[in-house]
Amino acid sequence: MKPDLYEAPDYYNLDDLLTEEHKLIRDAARAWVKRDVSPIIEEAAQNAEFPKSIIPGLAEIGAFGPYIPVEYGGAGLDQISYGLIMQEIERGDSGVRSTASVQSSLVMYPIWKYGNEEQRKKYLPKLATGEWMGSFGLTEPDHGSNPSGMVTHYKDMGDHYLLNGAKLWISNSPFCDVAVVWAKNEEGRIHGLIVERGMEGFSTPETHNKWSLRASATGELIFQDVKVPKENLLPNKSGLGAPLGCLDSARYGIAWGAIGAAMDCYDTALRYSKERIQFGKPIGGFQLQQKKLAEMITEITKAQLMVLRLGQLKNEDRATSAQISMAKRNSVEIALKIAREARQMLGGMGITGEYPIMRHMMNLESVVTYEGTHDIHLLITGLDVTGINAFK
Ligand code: TGC
Ligand code: FAD
Repeated sequence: MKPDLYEAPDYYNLDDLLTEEHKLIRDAARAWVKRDVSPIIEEAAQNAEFPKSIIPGLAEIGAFGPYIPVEYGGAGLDQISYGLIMQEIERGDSGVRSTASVQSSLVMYPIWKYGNEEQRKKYLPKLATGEWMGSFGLTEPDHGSNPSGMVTHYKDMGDHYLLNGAKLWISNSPFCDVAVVWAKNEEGRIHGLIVERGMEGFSTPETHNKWSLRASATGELIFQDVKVPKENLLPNKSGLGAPLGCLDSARYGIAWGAIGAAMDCYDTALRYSKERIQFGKPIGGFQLQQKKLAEMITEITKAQLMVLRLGQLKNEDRATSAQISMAKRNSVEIALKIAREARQMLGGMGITGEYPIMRHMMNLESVVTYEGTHDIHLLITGLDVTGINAFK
């Protein structure tokens, strides 16, 4: 892969709206991605390997639990800082951002919000440093967009719970130390359980042959009569709203993250357009290429404004789930379109690993599907504005 010459686009001077702390945090994440992610990520993706060597670096830049209080090992930052970190990481690779999203919003968040003090103290500090890595099991082979139909269940055996079922498409599963698993009790109510590697009957086979998110490990969580200690049940929230609450936080991070991927594609295409000569002049001098670049920077700027406002609302605890859905959907949509246009601008070079665009484009095909598909988020907006449920 070519040297990383990334320069972040900021067409509307949004830096002026950030605090000094925001900029310090963002710049530290940006420098880390340039130094530690860019040089290795293409090879990791080509080899379909999650680069475990980056785990300590992710912890150092505050990517594991950015908004979790310092007393539990988190960085204690605000929601805009969280978003900026996700933007920078996904500028490097969506798979690396996936690992951070799962660890922070899908594992640390439920333990912090729905767990008791013993659970917080036992798990959060080790998750914040990356000593333990987590995964989140909601999706099942027959229940993706409709998680309320899940069949994974547990029985109360007196001194422990007996867990049976299977989860599919689980990020980080092949190497996770702990898994936050959503399962139904005997009354059919959904609860969160913390399952630990080593518990008998718990296995995590890897899913191979992905063309997308190749630098992220994806797999299954299989439970065959797993004895889960009673103290591993998350006591403070149950029902589908519990996992969906975690998704709100992760989807918010993706809304920022996907813009990072778009910014990288735009920056790469802009530089290439000034260097590549055809018909005696840089291709950036042709109107058709300028149209592509002008539309890319317009969409990036609109999306940046949207997530910044969403971050302000999150900081004030006023962001609704529907607002988060709209931003996740919009950011991923513009990022995918920009990746496809940018790839064309590089001609044949665009399909190679010399440039990051094709990797971003393939990654974004997962991002547009996970954490709620593009259709599901559109239906969430539809329901919000009409009051009429079109899911069922
Ligand atoms: P519905 O009846 O609408 O709601 C059930 C209960 O949940 C509440 N609720 C929410 N709570 C918090 N946040 C949200 N976003 C919420 N949305 C709904 C709701 O108020 C209700 O509460 P209560 O107290 O009345 O019971 O549920 P439904 O069965 O009709 O489903 C609605 C739907 C389709 C929107 C939802 O199920 C959905 O979002 N489906 C998509 C599934 C999804 O996003 N899966 C993601 C799996 S995890 C993942 O992909 C990780 S990728 C990680 C990475 O690598 O980055
Ligand atoms: P389905 O729900 O079967 O949907 C198929 C198609 O039907 C989609 O186009 C969908 O939009 C459409 N559709 C479904 N319902 C409706 C409807 N009511 N109206 C209109 N159209 C509809 N899950 C986890 O729990 N944890 C993870 O860590 C995790 N990581 C993932 C990593 C990757 C790489 C991928 C690809 C997925 C991951 N997922 C994870 C799963 C992800 O959340 C699901 O794939 C997603 O929610 C969609 O579910 P599905 O694949 O079963 O598709």
